[in-house]
Amino acid sequence: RILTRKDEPTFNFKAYVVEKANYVNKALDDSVPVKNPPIIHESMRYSLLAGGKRVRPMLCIAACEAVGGHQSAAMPAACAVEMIHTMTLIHDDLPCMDNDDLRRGKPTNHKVFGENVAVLAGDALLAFAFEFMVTGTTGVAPERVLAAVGELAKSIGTAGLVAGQVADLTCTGNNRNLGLDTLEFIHIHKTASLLEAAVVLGAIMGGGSDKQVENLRTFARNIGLLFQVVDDILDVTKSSEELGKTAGKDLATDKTTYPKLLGLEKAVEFAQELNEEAKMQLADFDPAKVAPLLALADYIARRQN
Ligand code: GRG
Repeated sequence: RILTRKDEPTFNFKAYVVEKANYVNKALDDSVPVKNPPIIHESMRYSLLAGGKRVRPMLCIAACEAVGGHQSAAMPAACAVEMIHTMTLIHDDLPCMDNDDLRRGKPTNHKVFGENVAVLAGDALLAFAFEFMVTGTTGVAPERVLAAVGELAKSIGTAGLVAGQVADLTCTGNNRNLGLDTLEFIHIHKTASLLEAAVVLGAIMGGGSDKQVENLRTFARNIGLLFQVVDDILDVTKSSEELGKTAGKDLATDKTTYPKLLGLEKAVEFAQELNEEAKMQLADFDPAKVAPLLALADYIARRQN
């Protein structure tokens, strides 16, 4: 029997996502107007407004609200994280990296604007992210903004994203039979570190205590890895569906993934453990305030794309 209490507020995740995505999309659209020289701003806008899921800004805002902050305090930080996420995708798609022609179903930035402009659009988004966060944040103590700048910078350099990308690149073409430790290193740095920064920045801007920030950091690290484990699982299950086979693309190529190293069943179990570990970190928070973060963790665990 399912017990429901009439007076218990239920959290409407769908409405939350739509509301926050609209809020973020509007702020991103306003943040980079087309000005002189037009080509670079058009290139930045092309990728920034290309229809991403906005998972990172939502996590940033939800973390801010989890510690009792108002979403407006985290908004510039949420946009900054998405600008950086966008620049990593532009650079990742370049011929010297993954050499992809399509991103989110559209031609990649360098296919539309040329490699030279695409590199510069990425650089400009990276620089502007910090400018936007520093100049756009209001009503937050300067020490907190300074801490957020340090967190964000650390998460993308050689202790974060760049480390993950370089480890991934140097494995490609050499020995793709990676062990679990190397696979985890790549994902923790390449994917989880920016998700972690998104959550930590939200908690800092929202006025969280050191303990709350650290709990939310561990929460984010777990869901960051979860994000990638689910990606690997989808790689197998989606391509199995497409091919009408039990063994999908992932098992047929030399790409190392969690299902390949652990088997599909154990990879699914690992994903569940990561989600549970993440949620445990939120035990001491006000349940009503962490409802969006809990729902976002479930969304990441259950997502289909
Ligand atoms: C940060 C200075 C600096 C350099 C970047 C190119 C590079 C170095 C890193 C690549 C990092 C990369 C592409 C990681 C993959 C992250 C990932 C899981 C992308 C997909 O994220 P989603 O599903 O994408 O949130 P959408 O399209 O929804 O935004």
